[in-house]
Formats: sequence, C-alpha cells, structure tokens
Amino acid sequence: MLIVDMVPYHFLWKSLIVHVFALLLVGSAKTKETEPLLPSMKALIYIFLAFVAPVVLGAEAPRPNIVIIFTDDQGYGDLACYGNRKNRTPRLDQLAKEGTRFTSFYSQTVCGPSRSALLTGRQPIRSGGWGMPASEITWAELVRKVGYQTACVGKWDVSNRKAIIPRMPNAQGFDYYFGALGANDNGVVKFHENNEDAGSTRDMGGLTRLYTDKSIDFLKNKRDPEKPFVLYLAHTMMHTIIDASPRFRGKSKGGLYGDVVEEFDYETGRLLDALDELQLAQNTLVIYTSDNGPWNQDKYTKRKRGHPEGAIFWGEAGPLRNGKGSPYEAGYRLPCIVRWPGKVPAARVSDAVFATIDFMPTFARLCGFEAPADRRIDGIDQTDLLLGKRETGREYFYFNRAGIRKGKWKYLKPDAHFHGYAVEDGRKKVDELYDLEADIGERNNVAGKHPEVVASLKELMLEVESKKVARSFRPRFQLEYEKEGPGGGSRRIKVVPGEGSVVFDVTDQTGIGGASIRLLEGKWPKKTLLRMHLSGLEEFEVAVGGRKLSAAYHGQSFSPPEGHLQVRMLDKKGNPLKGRYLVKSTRSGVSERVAGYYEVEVPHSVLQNGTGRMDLSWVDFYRR
Ligand SMILES: [Ca+2]
Repeated sequence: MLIVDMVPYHFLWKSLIVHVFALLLVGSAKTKETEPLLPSMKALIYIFLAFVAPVVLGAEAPRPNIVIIFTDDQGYGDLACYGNRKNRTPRLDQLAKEGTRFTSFYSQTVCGPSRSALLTGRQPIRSGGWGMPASEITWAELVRKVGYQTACVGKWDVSNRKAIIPRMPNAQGFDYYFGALGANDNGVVKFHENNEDAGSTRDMGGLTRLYTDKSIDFLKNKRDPEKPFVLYLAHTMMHTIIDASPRFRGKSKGGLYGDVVEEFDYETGRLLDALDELQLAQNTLVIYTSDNGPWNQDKYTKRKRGHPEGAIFWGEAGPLRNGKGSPYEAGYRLPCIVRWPGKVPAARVSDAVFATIDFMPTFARLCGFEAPADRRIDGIDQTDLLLGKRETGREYFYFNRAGIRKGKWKYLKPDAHFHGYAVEDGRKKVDELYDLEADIGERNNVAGKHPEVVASLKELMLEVESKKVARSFRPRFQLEYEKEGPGGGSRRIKVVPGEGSVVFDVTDQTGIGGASIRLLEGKWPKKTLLRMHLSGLEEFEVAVGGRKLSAAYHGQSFSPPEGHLQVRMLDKKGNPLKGRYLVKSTRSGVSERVAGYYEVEVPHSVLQNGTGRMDLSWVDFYRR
C-alpha cells in the first residue's frame, strides 16, 4: 500500500485495476499452461505492471501532507516580513523566503466565524460561526475518507465553546484532538483530549509551547507513517489575555505583545524543525495565517479588564484601517505564508486574492476528494495559484454582512461593523467605496464618483447572500489572455451566460492567440459553446484538464478526424455557412469576407470530469 499512498487518489483506482490485471495475467499464464513463464519473468511483469506502470502513467505530485498554523488575533503588520520593525520573526521570515507570501489574503473578522469558514469553505452566513452545526461538512471529514489521518490541536471555537460532542473535533473529521473549545478571555483555558476533559490552566504564557509540543507529539508518536496527514494547529496566542513564557517575557522591543509574537515565531520554528527531522518537510504543504485582525481599538483597550500589568496586547495592522471586528481591511486581511518545497514558488510575493474559504476546494484537488456538491461552497480551487501556474486569485471576496471586494474596488454598507469595539466615531452612515490599489488604508470614500460600481457590487453582494444552493447558482468564470497581440490589434473574450448554457465569444484581430477559461464557482452548464470571431480559422485547439480535444478548420474540404471537436461556421445570425470564410465576390476580381464566426461545443462530460480549466489556442488563416 505504500506505493498507492504516494500517488494521487484517482490513481488508486488505476493502480488497483493494474494490480488486478497483473494478477490475472500472471495467473492466466499459469492456468492456460501455454509456454510456461519463468517465475522471475512473472515477477518482472508483475512488478512492472503493478508498480512501475502506475507511476509512469500517473506521474503527478504525491498527495501532500498539510500543516495549518493558525494564530489568533495576529495583525497584518506583526511580522518582520510584513513590515514590522520591532518584532523579530526570523523563522516566519525564513518560511516566506522558502515559500510564497500573500499580501491579499482574507480570513474573517472574528474568531468563531473565521474557523467555520476555514473548515467548511463556506462563508459564516452559511457555516454558522461559533455555533457551526453538526451538519456542516469539513474538509477534515472528506480528507479522512481518502486515506488521510487528521489532527487538530488548539482552539476549536465552533461548538459554542461547549462540550457538545456532535460538534466537537472528533465528530467533525479529526482523528485526534487536544485543545480548548473556546478562547481565553478570562485568563483560563479548559482542555479536552478528544471528547474527554483534560484539565485546565491559568498559565497563558505556556500555551504556545504546550500546543507545539502536542503537535510534535502527534507527528512523532501518534501519526500513522503509512498515511498522509493534515495537522490543524490553532494557537490561542495572540488572543488576550496574552502572556509569554519566562524565556521570552520582557525580551522583545514590542512590549508583552512583541514577546508573544517572538515566542510564537520560535515555537513555529520548532514545529518546522520537527518536520525536517522526520523527513516530512519535502512533501508537506505548510500554511501559516491568522483568524482575524488585531484588537487594536482604544475602545477595547479602555473597557477590557484583566490584562497583565503594562500589557501592550494589540497587534499591528500595518497600513490597514481598524482591526478585529471591523469590515475594513485590518479586520479581514491577514498575513499568509505557504510553503511546499519545489512546488509552491519560493521567495514569491503574491497580491492575488486568496482566502481561508478556498482551503476546502484547494485541498480537494491536492488530496483527491470531492468538495460537497449538495450545498453552496464559497471557496474556489487555488491549487494553480499556489503552484505558480497562475498569478491571479479570487475574482471577489465577500465581507460578512458588510460588503464586497471585486478587483480593486471594495464596497461597504453604511456603518457596517461586526463588533461595537470596531465602530469608528464620526463615521457617516453612507455607502462606502474604496479603490484598494490607490488607497489601501480606505481613507477616501469614492462612492459618489462611481455610482455604477456601487450598484454592481451591491448586486454581487446580494447574489452571495442569497440562499440558493450551488445547483441553481450561476457559474462564474475567470478569463486569462493577452489583450493585445505581438503586432498590436485587440483580443477580447466575452462570457454570455444563459439558462443551462454559456457562450464564450472570442474575438481576435491579431491572428494568433491563446487563453484559459477557469470555472471559479458553480458548475459547468449543460451546454458550453466557444465562438471564434476571426477572419478565417486555420487551427483551433481546446484542452480540458490537460486533455487535448483538438478542433481545426482548413476550408471546404476539411473533415475533422474522429474524436476532434466539430467546428461549425455560421453567419452573423447563426445560420450555417458552407465553404471557406472568404467566399463572396462583390464585383469582378474582388472577394469579400462573409461576416460570421466559428462555433464548437465542448462536451459536458469532459468539462465535468476536468479540473475546471479549459485552455484555448487559435491561429487565424488570415494572420498578419
Ligand atoms: Ca480571533
């Protein structure tokens, strides 16, 4: 089973079939008693078919282990690699050099909702936050079904902070759990190990080390070395009541909060060292991020009691506005570093929009399971972004009951906020619109200047908030292509969605081009048409999930080989045209091009089984 575990899930079946075939072949050679095969020959055939062939056939990356390091209330600007000048964070800075550092990564604005979103791929309006119902499906449940071992260490916070067994980690997909079901607001945490009470502590300064020890103990002593694994380590620090252990207390330049950040960095380093020691680092996807922004509001500081003497417990949000509980960027936008040696590009800084809700579909692709199809999943598959195969991320991100960002534009409802501490005095109760490219600090409300942008973002927000399930939800696509050709001339792709259909209108005035179309959300409709508006079509290639479905047209006499897509040539009104594109003689000796387009239908079955991505390339017969 060792070999099988190293290949992607869909190759499990392939491998199983090959095993059976190999056994049948070796067996049949024996029973038919034709020319007897030498035992060593049989062994060689078996070894080739059972072990070599699947690896050659399915030479994809092995399914990675996944480690999620999730901190609590840590701000966007707390780490040196995110611009902090006081806190020393050498291990996380190093992690960023070894992987990709994301600068437009979104979690949620408070703890419980952040965790239900991360676990389910569904916005808190659907996944329930602190009160996440037992009926929610987590990626942990699904990844376990395809052979992974799963562990959760630390803060759970989605079972109403109570020991409700059907909503606790074991019931929600984790084989092993150690941690606290709630937060530490009163300076005490009660532990559970799986479903059992496991004592309590008032030593907040010891929590980061304790959770790291428990994680390393899982890796070394509780892990099944035959299985890939997912470890979800959700620290309690830097959530107040904060504290650091004696080794770190008073050592940083950032006060007690800085001490906690530096201890967290050190302990993260210990966990990464354990991955190295166990020779797991190479095939482990490590994700570091935080659940929500920092408690950096004066209102909170003044009202909250019980903090340690002289504690500076608020984190830094860098250039972002406000903090935890706010729909402004500092509430949601968090540091995020992803490392997978040799797979996720090293030393890359990406501004692509990426979010915890994307973990579900991304893990589905990486680990080989299907994300739930019976409910709306808000996340999108970001595997290609992580692996450096594309540089674009989410088309939009929704802020819980508060607003939405699409591209550079961010819309907020009047006076939207999650928590009283995050309310800014003097904020006008009006629509807000920010250009995040020009104004990352959200200081300049431009709603009045762009009413059409406000209107379209409101509409998109209503669509996200609608209770429709995935099946009736209109699919969304992302298009990637060069808008200009090498010699000038414009290219354009327009998406025309219909009821049960979608048309991609490709117009090219350059002659040679290519594009990829990615399904961001929803499902491929029954009918998918590609329409090429070119002067004349010479070659047209379509690939779905790497599988080529060639389509070509070479004029009158061309009839495509079997298996190729059938290209139709149509006039402007959609009536079939015969012969070459250039057919009409307007006066003697002058030919004129008949206006129209080429059309091909991509089979639904191929799209359904693909990776959600379709690649196109074309050559115009009349290219310049
Ligand atoms: Ca939190």
